[in-house]
Amino acid sequence: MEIPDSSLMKQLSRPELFDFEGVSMVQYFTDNWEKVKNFQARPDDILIVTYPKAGTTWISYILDLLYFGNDAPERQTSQPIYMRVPFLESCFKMMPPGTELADNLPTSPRLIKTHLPVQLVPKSFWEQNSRIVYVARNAKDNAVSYFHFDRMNMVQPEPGDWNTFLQKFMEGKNVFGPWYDHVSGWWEKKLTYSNLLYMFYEDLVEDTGRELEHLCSFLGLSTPIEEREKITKGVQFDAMKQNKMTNYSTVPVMDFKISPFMRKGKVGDWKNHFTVAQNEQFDEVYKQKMKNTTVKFRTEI
Ligand code: PPS
Repeated sequence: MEIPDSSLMKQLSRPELFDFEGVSMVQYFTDNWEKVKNFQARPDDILIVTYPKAGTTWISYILDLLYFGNDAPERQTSQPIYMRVPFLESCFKMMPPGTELADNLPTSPRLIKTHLPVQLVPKSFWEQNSRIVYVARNAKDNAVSYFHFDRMNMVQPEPGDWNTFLQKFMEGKNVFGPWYDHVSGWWEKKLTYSNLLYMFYEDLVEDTGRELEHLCSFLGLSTPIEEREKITKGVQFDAMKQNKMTNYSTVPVMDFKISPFMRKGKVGDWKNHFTVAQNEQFDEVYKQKMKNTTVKFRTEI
């Protein structure tokens, strides 16, 4: 599979946000909606779900290594992670839409990524009882990471300054809608859909090896401990930042001079961004928006 055509990428422009079935979206994730909605999942598919900037690339790479790390070494050196793990709803001019990439995946299982809130996931995933791995990240660090991503990614809406962005984040005016609804909607889904593993970015940072063990037991994989240790080492932030196949340096719409994709990879970086007043306001809004859910996050470890 070819990596994206950079001349076409330059023609892409910052999109406007609009309401799509009650969720803020941009055209790049709705233009192919009929095909997304009717996507045919398979029972052995693994759907990776996150709110943007919660650790999608990290968990994608972990899963890719767990399943295919040994079988196909060239996969690791020649195919960027976003080609190995198609982004289901994506529809950018410079590469085939996510549905087509997923349909053409030769692997079993297929690893497929989405940022969709639970109510918009194609129904075939539920019908096929596909396994789902959800990763959630605390709202404060998630917001900071999203702000820097919108600054450097020319196919995301213009974020404005930090305070402007933060106000929009609290209102849910981001691509893929409110963080609050996303994390709590998927958390509630766990109660009725058992093939869903709900993971936390903070846990992955705290002890990647332990989380890998949980993941293997959810997936029914008996990956030997030596192999798990090797993977744990290979997926650490510095290793992934150096790795051209996982650091998104092959995507020309991202301007790394503004901010790199692999930016900090920390829990608690929000403290370098939030003022005392912003933090108080955020906590107040958070209490209100999260009052009906039991999901709990750590903003420091
Ligand atoms: S995207 O664009 O939605 O797919 O982005 P996503 O991959 O979900 O999130 C990017 C953030 O995850 C951090 N990241 C990691 N942190 C720790 N360890 C590892 N290995 C790792 N890989 C990715 C990445 O640095 C982004 O977070 P910030 O806080 O911006 O650094």
